[in-house]
Amino acid sequence: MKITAAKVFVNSPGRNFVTVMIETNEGIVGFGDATLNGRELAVSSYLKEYLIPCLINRDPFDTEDIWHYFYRGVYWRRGAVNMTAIGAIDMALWDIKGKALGVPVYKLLGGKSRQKLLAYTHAQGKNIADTIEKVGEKLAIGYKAVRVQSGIPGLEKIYGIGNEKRTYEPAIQGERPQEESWNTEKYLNFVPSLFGQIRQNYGDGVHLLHDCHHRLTPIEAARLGKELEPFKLFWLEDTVTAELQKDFELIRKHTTTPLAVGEVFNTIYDCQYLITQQLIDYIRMTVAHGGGITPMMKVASLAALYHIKTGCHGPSDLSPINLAACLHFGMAINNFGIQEYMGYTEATMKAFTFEHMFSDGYFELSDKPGLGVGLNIDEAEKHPYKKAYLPINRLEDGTLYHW
Ligand code: EZ4
Ligand code: CO
Repeated sequence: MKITAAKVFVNSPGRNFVTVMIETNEGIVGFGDATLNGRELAVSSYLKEYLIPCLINRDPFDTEDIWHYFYRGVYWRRGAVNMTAIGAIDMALWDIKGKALGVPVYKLLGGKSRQKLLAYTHAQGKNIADTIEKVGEKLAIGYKAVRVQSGIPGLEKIYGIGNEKRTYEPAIQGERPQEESWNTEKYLNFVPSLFGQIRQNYGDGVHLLHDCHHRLTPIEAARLGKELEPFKLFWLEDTVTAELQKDFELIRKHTTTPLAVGEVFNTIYDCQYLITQQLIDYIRMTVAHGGGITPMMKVASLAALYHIKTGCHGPSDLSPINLAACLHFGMAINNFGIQEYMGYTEATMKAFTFEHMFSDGYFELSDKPGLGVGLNIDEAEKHPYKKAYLPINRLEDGTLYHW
């Protein structure tokens, strides 16, 4: 079998997505998600100009060599643009392998390690009362795990809280990023009472998660983790930016709240220290940004040695193709933890063919060959790309801060 062509689609059905379609001489095609929120055209251009020409005439079954050709073979390593492009190709090749052999991808990775995959969704509200209501709505439709974010008194626009009822969308169309403002004291003084009230309303039988979105210092994270202990979170996510990984040693010394990190990581080296020092409980790398299924299997194996589970990033700003890849990966490994799932807009659901086997808080996978997902090209092409940026965040005095 030989790769004959590969195309890149950049469309905006509901939001911007980048999709790779790899074609073969046997008529089998594979799909990969190359979306990098706010930097879509950089990945698309990297794929079209540099990676795709090197794929032609390669055997799509050689996923290990092709991955190393693009990772090791290129002097410039790592980085989100590079790894997202490699990840999309790797995903599409696994899709082709599954289709060629007539089996779902998870059967090629290790088979069924469980019957169904636990998912968590997002609930967000303007204030505590609104957030309590939103959590209730998610529980009512069967979710067993909910990530809770709430508006904070005195802060106007913050991460995780949209204005409307529709799916939260952080990227905003325009020629420059919009700006938000932040105050850590207001946040830290508010969050424990939020979780106190959520537990009071819904009891201990539901998994609660929270995302700090990289905004704390280590000692602030330690304080929050400690104060949240009575409310028994499933995880506390992205407390600090993770460039300085020793930060987690300080946080870990102070709290038993489980820690999750890694949605912005793109190689095993980004989490090697955190994993081998047992400083986290969940690794949040996702297939698209983590360089594909091939390297993610290695991340999962390393994590398994240290009692760390997976919790793949699965926002609505990655396409259903990435979600499918995460589910096949999660199905096949022993140390699957949980899968993030925010749902998609109607336009996104129309542009991608995806068997939504979601019920009662869990995903199941069909026995469809490959990843079981694809791009409906005619439908996707109706929605041209529109430039959008993630916001910029500043402290109230104007100091540039982490978003
Ligand atoms: O801000 O995917 O856990 N989820 C998150 C996401 C990220 C977006 C960035 O594109 O932190 O909402
Ligand atoms: Co996050």
